[in-house]
Order: sequence, then structure tokens, then C-alpha cells
Amino acid sequence: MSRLNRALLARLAERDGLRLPDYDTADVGTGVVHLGLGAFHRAHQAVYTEDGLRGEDWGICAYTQRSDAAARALAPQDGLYTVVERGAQSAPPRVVGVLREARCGVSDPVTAPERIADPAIRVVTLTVTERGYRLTPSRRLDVRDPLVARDAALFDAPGHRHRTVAGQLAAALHLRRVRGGAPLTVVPCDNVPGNGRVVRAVVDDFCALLPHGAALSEWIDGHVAFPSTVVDRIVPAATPADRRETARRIGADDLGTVVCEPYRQWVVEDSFAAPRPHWEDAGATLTDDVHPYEAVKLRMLNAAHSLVACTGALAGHPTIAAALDDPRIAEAARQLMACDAAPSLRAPHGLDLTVYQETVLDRFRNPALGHTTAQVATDGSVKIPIRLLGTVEDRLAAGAEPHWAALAVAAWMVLIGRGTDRQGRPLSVPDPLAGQLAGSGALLGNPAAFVGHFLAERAVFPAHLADDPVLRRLLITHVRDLLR
Ligand code: CS2
Repeated sequence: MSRLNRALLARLAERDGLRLPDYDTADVGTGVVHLGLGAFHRAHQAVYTEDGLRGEDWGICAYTQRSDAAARALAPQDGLYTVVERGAQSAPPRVVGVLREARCGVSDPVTAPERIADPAIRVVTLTVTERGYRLTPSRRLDVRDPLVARDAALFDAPGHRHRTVAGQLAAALHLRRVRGGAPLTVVPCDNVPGNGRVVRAVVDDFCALLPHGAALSEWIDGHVAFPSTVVDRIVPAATPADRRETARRIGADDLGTVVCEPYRQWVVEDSFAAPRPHWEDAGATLTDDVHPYEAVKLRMLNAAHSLVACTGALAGHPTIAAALDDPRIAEAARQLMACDAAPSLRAPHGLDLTVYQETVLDRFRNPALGHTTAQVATDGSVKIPIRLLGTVEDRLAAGAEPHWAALAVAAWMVLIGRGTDRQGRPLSVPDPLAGQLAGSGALLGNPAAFVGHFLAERAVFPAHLADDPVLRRLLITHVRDLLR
């Protein structure tokens, strides 16, 4: 079977039930650079951008960050790939053509900073995961991170390839400034609260490490905008079976295919320093204040996702949908949203949190997605503080017991500490703190000591939460129950 590429599009046009780009992809100039060419970007921002082109030059040049696999898959396909929606009300498969350049972040001769320095680029989008920003617990740049320190030390060194997002953005903005100073907007699309503000702070903190960083920071203030955004679409990692299915449906091999749910949402703070794609044409909400949307999404959907993933993995359920079939897990997710998260939230105008909660559970139940519990449980130590600890803190301050949020945290602890499911099968769930927390396994026989070991980890638990007797008691009780 032939590989999907531009030459094949004419042949694909004869197939029914397949949506193709309705413009000549070769005619679209590049106006966006994206860092983090993963499945989520392809199923989310790229789709919004293609639907918001209006014939303008908003093609995307995307860089991989850690692994080059996606760029190696997409470059021979002229950046074309298929989005396959799964579940009720799915649209037909769609070939997306807006990805004009698929580049390897770790080896492409044209580096991301070089590409971003091009004045034709007006927007930079980011999906580098929560972990990728290298944040301290107070969400500033972790300047003690060895790669951050290295990027700062070698900032101007000829041939130095920046490995951190902070280094890449600072280098890009430095080049942009010296090459004419065209304004730019940096649009983060990761599940981090106030992501625009956070990325601005990360770049500032990085500049503070540079000899002439103050002048760069000052220039950034006047020329670069960092809107916050809230992104939502469930996009599991594609499997070989997914690729076979896409090949069957489009009649060509597509190593870049993505599968996702039909639902998608993008709320974008309307604060840009330069023109942008017409994302509103694709249904994005441009608003002055993303915070109410962000808090609802992180504290309800993402928090419940982590709860289902961690308890589900421990119970031996391979997928989120299978875990939701377990009535106790489904009920815990509902209670977490209704009893712990919702009372801490100010819902955006017109949004009913009970309806939202039930919609989230329905989306998790989508059996066609095959979203694995291990994928969602990955990097728990960076996700837990963002998704759950704000709720825990607010409920404790209100004199309430965050029973269900504490269950999610306890399940994560057991997942890391025990590393196996109920049947003793090993769980492969990467976590940046796995090394530091490895000693917890030896404490499984003593839940109080086990919980204490985790609570002492300041990268996850601020001192005032670690010292809270109610939280400690809840965690010990849940850990004991989960181990039973
Ligand atoms: C998930 C999210 O992997 C995870 O941690 O909770 O990526 C989730 O699927 C998306 O945020 C949905 O928008």
C-alpha cells in the first residue's frame, strides 16, 4: 500500500467518506511554529488552525521535543495525516494538510529558535506536557535543573542546541529581536493553570540567568504576548491497530494518524501581539478571562481522569473506559467532581457543573478510544499538584474533608510505591520523581510512614499541606484501604 503524501491526494479524492484539505496545501505559507509535535497537537490546534485558515499563510512548522518519531513519520508524508474520531457523532476521517514542516527537535539542521526568528512567523504554540516546562512547585522555572543551567551557560555558544523550552523560547526571542523585532504571540496549550503567565515567568527566569537578559526581558514585555488557553480533547496514543484501521479507511499507509474523541474545546485569552489564525471559525472561544474555564477543566475533568487512571490501574483495568465500568471507580470520580471540586469552583456563565460532570463521565466511558490508564497516570507527581491539590487546599480551608481528592492522591502514592496492580502485575507508569520516591516501596507495611515519605516530597506537597492532620489522616486511611 502507498504511503499517504501529497501526490496521493488526487486518488484519495475518489474515496467516499473521507474529508481532504479543500485548498492546495503546497500554497500555504508557514505562519505558526509549534513545539511538541505529539498526537494532541495534531488532533487539536492543527485542526483549529486548518479550519481557521481563511486562505492566509497559517501553515504550521512543528518540532518534536524528546523523541523524533513523529517528525520521521510525518516528513515523508508531506506533513499529511489523518484524524480519526471515535464514538457517537464522529465525523468521517479527515486528512489534515496544515502541517507544512515536520521537524526533528533534536537533529534538524534548522533549529526551532532559527525558525521562530523568521518574521513571517506570528504565532508559537506549545504542547510540551506539564513536565516539559521544568517548574518549581511555585510554578517558576527550576533554574537548578541541569538542562536549564546548561542552556543558559551555552546560550550564545555557536552550534548549541537548546533542549529546554525556556532556552528555546529565549533563544528564539533573542534572535527575533536582533533580526528586526517583529512582534509575536506565544500560545501555551498544556494543562497548566495560567499557562500564559507561567510561560512568561519561565522565559523571564531564564533571561535572569543571562548576562544581558534584562534587556531581552524588557523587549519581550513590549513585543511578545503570552495568552493563557484551556485545551480539551481526549487523544490517546495511536496503536498499530489504529494505523491498520486508518490504512483500511483511507487506502494508504499513514504513520502519523491520530485517533480522538469527537469533542473538542479551546478557550483562548484574547491577547495577541500580532495577527493569528481565525481559530474562532473552528469554534474556539476567545475571551478576556480563561480562569473559570481552566479551573473547571483541571479540577473536574483532569482530576477525575487521574483518579480513574490511578485507581483503575491498581485494580488491573487497562483502559479508562474499563475502569469506568467498575461502579466504585465511576462513583468515586463523580463524587470527586460533585463534592470536592464543584464547591471550590466559580462556573463560567451558562455552564452547569452537574451537566459538565456527567458529560465528562460519558466521555471517559467512550469504549472506542482505548485510552490506557497507564498513559493518564504517567507523570503523576507533576499532574497531582495541578489537578488535585488546589481542591484539597480550598476544601480544607472551608473546614471540609476532601475525601475523594485524597483518594486520588493516595492511589497515585500506591501506584508509585507498589508499582504493581492488584494481581501483582507490574505497571509501567513513568514519573519524574520515581527515583526519589523509590524508597517508599519498603514502607508499604506501615501506611503512616508510607504516606509520610510522600508528604515530605516538597516538589509535590507544600509544607502547609504536608502538615495538615486532616489530609494526612485521609491519605493513611485510603492507602490502607487500597492496599487491602
Ligand atoms: C489526561 C489529559 O493524560 C492526561 O493526563 O488527563 O491529557 C486529558 O486527556 C486531556 O487534558 C483532555 O483534554
